Amino acid sequence: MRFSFGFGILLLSLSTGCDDGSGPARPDAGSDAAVAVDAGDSDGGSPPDGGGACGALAVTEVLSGLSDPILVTAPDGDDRLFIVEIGGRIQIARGGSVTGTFLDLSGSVVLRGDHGLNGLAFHPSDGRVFVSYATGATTLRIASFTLGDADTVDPTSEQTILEVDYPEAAHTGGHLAFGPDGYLYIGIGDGEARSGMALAQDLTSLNGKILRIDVDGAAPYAIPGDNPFTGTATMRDEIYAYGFRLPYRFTFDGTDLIVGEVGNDRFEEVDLVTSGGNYGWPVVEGNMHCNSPASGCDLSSEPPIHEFPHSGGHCAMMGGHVYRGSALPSCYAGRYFYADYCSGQVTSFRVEGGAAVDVQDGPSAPGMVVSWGRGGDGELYLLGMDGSVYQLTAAP
Ligand SMILES: [Ca+2]
Repeated sequence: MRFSFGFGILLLSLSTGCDDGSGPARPDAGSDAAVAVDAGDSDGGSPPDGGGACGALAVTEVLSGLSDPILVTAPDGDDRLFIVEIGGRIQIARGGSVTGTFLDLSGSVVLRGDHGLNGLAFHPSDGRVFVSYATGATTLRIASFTLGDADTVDPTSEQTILEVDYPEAAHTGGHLAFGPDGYLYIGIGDGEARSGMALAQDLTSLNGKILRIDVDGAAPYAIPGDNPFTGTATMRDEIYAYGFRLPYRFTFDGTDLIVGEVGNDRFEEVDLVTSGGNYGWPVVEGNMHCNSPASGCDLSSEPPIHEFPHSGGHCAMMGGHVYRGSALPSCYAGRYFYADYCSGQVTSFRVEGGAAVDVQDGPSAPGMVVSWGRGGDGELYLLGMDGSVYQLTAAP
């Protein structure tokens, strides 16, 4: 079964990619359960680099009742959470309550499959707000807005930065983040629900790529001079790295660009992405398992630093962040956290020397997990299919 996000327009019905066919149960509405599992207990490994002092983590509900939330983020140091709902609203929460609507694009967003309001990033210095959203059945727009006041966007200030077309409204992506170099990085899925297409390997297409643009150098954007495929008429200058199916969420930790890549039938992966790299899709899936062709494929692309198979109810990589907050025990600092979409299982590892080391399972969310997010204080959040926001906390 091919995996695709099955966000419904009114109901979050899942087109599950879980191999057992039964699918996970939806969490009970209003659940406030905090589910704690000892770090590392599922594989018998030692606790994360704290010599046993790390302690267990929990997934604790901090907000509920949101409408299909798919992203949480905030500028560094900001005490608000900005919660993106796929239907087009960005809500602001403070102190455990939604306090207002930052931006409402619900009259403009086209919802289809995993295509909707998908990305949000804050310019590192000039106050502009960048979003990605579907403007048509198979078109994603990256746009900027300016603020009206501190808690609202001026809806009349929209400037289109870039529009990307997809073969189908599937594997859309649209995640946005500014890198430490000040450039805007954009994750674009391959847009291909059908098999046999290879846009992710086609450097004339923006599909299946991580893009990198300079939104300060020109309007609507300039190409950074050191982008890897500039200077040739047949390759798109915006491309930073390629060979992705759905680079659904990515994050920076220092200069490390860590991408959670949603796989197809068999494997999910995390990639440590560098300029010009080819991450293999659709030739390979996961850690160099041939996909197309099914055997004897080209293995020259970059392998992921981590993979997990579709077994035990696991189905899709929800990439998170490296923990740099202060609320968790200090031995969790520097660990990259991700979750599985179907099972809600949280897993973490450290990135050392270009490799994932000390992989440890943590707690599970009480239901399906549709995304991670990071607050302005560095604390990490998960978004549940049930419309709740969960925080990664120390176990009570
Ligand atoms: Ca890959």
